Amino acid sequence: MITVFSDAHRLRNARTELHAGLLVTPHECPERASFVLDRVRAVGLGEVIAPASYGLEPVLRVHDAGFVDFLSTAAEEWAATGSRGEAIPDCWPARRMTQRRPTSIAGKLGYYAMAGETSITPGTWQAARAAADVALTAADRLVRGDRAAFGLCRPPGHHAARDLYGGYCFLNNAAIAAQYLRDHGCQRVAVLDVDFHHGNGTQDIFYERADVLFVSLHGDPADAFPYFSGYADEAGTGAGTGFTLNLPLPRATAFDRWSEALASGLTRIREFRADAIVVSLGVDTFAGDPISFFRLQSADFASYGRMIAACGLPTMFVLEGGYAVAEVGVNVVNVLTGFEQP
Ligand code: SP5
Ligand code: ZN
Repeated sequence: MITVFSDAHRLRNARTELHAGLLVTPHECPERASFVLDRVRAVGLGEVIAPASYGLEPVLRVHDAGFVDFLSTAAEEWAATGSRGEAIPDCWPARRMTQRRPTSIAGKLGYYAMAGETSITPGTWQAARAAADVALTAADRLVRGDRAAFGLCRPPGHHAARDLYGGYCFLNNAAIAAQYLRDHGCQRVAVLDVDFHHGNGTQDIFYERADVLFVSLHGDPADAFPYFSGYADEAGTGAGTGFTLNLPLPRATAFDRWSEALASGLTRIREFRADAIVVSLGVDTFAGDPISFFRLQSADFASYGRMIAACGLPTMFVLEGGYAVAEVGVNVVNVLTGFEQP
């Protein structure tokens, strides 16, 4: 399968992540993409191509215009206030507070952030746009008849909601791609989110819709980020009722139990009669991941790639999380080679 990759991911190179009460070097770092690209080349997965430019129109099909405007100017506005560090929110519209959008940049950060660990930096917006173009270029390969494509997206996207950033995410690459597939001939699209964390952003974007099925396997939100989304009883609303399937799993879940949950998610995707699958491919389910608590081994990633392939549907993969940096390339590419050799 082809891989879509842009060097512009390097423009997302924050110095700080709020972690364990400290500002540390971010887990979501440029080396992640380098290791994945190196492995794609080492195994000869297929051609590596640069993304085309799609502009903001397909982004605005899933994101709020005020939010997109905020992301595009936040780093500059922050610098203009004389702040010496990276842009981090410190006040949120919590229970019983107003939901009005403030005018100051410090207020807007809290208004649009779903989490506080993720700094906004100069270059973040350009990298996020390039990642969306990577996902859109991969989607276009399916539109043109390819069976599979890999969008090597960075920064990741699945925590970004219609008007929220955070969890290392700014624009929701998987949701932008799924909407693009809907707008270019697919009647029903399934988003399968195998990242360790719940894809709250993707869920939010499609929660009221019956044309995009969202299926997610993740750490139980009672015990894992993003804490406030991903319970099993979140199943969609209105016309979307029954078109969100959350499969939360406990600490120390290994491949036996994880793969059973995947099998039930894939059964739902078959029953939905999806025309295409967008896989939010995070490999932070790996036993060695520093911020997560599942126990998948590297060989398990190839096994579940084969399980996804058995659906027999056009499938695109977009990179999400995975922070065991030295192993991230092997684990991601194991899914892709498993998919290609059922
Ligand atoms: C795309 C993606 O994978 N985003 C993940 C964002 C996670 N951000 C905060 C995680 C907080 C984890 N605390 C872990 C404590 C480990 N001892
Ligand atoms: Zn994750």
